[in-house]
Amino acid sequence: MSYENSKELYLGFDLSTQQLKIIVTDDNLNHLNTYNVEFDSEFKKYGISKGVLTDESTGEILSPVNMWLDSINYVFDAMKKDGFPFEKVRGISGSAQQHGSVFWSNKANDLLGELDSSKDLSSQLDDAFTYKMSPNWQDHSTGKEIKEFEELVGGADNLAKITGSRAHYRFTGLQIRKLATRKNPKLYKETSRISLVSSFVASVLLGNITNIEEADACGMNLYDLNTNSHDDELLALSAGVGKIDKVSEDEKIKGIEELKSKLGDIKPITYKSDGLISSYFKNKYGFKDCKIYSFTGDNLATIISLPLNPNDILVSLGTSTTVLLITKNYNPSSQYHLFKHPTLPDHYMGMICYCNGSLAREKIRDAVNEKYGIEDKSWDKFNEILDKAKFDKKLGIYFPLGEIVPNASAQFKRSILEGNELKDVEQWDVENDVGSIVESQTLSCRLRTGPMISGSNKESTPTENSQHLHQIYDDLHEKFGDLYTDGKPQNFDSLTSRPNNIFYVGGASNNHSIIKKMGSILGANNKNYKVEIPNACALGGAYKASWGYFCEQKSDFVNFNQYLNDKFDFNDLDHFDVDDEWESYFEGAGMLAKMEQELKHD
Ligand code: ADP
Ligand code: XUL
Repeated sequence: MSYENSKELYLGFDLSTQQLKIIVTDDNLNHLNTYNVEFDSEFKKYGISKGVLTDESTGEILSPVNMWLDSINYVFDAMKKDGFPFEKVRGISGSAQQHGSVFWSNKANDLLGELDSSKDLSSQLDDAFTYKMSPNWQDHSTGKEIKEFEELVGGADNLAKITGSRAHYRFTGLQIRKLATRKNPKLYKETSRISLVSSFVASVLLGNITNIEEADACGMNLYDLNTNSHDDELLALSAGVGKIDKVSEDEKIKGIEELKSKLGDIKPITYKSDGLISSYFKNKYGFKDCKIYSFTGDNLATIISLPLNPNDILVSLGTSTTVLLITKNYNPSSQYHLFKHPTLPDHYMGMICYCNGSLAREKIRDAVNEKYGIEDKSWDKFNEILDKAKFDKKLGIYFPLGEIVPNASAQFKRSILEGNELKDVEQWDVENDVGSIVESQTLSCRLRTGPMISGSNKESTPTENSQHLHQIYDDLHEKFGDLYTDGKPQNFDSLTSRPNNIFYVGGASNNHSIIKKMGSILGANNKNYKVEIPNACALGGAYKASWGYFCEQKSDFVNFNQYLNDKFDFNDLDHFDVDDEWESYFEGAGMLAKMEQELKHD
């Protein structure tokens, strides 16, 4: 790879569970190169498997912090060997797995500032951490803390109202409480600063501990998205000085202040850099005046790899299904997550995670292939049936695994709508399952994205259509009564708001029959795109760095999407046409809402 023609370069990091990837872009957002290291193949000495250390008996899952330091040296060393022109790099940003935390000692800042460029990072930073491990997002050891956090505020929905999410094992506030109260209170006391993985990487590059970035801070169950500050009662609980800890008022106040100082201020969404790369990296690799822009979480960085606008949705059809969307509405629910958007002030990113995605569809495909004597794993028959499927008042729910949203145990449920009555069906021809699984998975997404995009969608819902929609809504109400999703009432706006653009990514987005059906049900007002962005979160990071640098040169805030659009031709993306069946699936949405209420729980 030759970088001769590029004057300015940007780096985008992606520190994920199993690898560190660094991609290189130029000032026109062209992706020039990718470097990476896989932890399992290079860092066996840490005893990891799939990047982590797992204790099945406690549900604890940890990542070694020194391994991450080694990975930074490893990838930069490989780039140096490759003749990479570090001096051309103007800015670095990136992403990291969300929720993980790094515990710094009081020696950390001195050690970070005095690094000797003839040595590697981990051997010099050993005393910089009070804890050599970082709780990983897959950790399941904080069941006790989940209850405590939700009870403090009167339930999961109330916690979501404050912090954008209900309590989850992996969220940082719970992990801190576990450490401070039952795992190692002494270690917690001795900790001088706590970073998220994203701010940890930025800190290492800067040579001093930098603040946590606001969008990623929303993954801690500590930050109040309404007031843009930490919630004192949640901080107290996290620090082990909450009501249930039965401490004096003085101890509580002291404990809150202590944790506030460990976390540092939260850095609001900005284009401004945190400073220049440290002399360690200048001397060792040849960086010059390279600016470090705040890092963010990997899902947050993914949405900025495309110029997504409010009401645009990104549907990731991997092993599981993840739906990311941009909204100006703060309409929290215990069943999904809301984070601040990392580059668009006053916008949010919504995130819905489903467990049953591709694997559930594969089960139906296999049953179809078995019936037709097809021996391979071909999707052809499945697709042929799906292409003909229309809504016919039959719907199934297919959860071979317990589901996150709706929260339900593993089960299958098939129903038929006869008149106004829903009737359960034990079994039907497997052909019915084909349309039905794609329909119900998509309708679940439609029911849950609706409240997030409602209201802000007014401009795009044609007014002449509104009477007609009111009629449909009234008919639906007559048939099913009040509809609830995850305990919250649906209303006219939430049921009739359409997304603007939809972007499909991930393995199953290669199946045109599936995404065409999904598109026809979700009913985008504008376009449906199929995109390949294998390095999405690293790319998002590199774009964030080049946008930050551009704004700093102009000393002005340039809208992030405007910046991307100026450089990036949207028409280059593959879009596809769909039959608009949005209206004919109102009844299906009603059916699914009712069926979900009857699902079994553990
Ligand atoms: P991961 O989430 O592990 O990164 P991918 O994004 O690669 O995974 O998606 C893998 C899933 O994509 C598989 O479970 C598979 O069922 C599904 N998939 C891949 N190609 C197709 C296809 N042509 N039709 C339907 N599903 C597909
Ligand atoms: C999001 C989450 C995961 C990690 C993966 O809440 O926990 O997506 O960010 O790296």
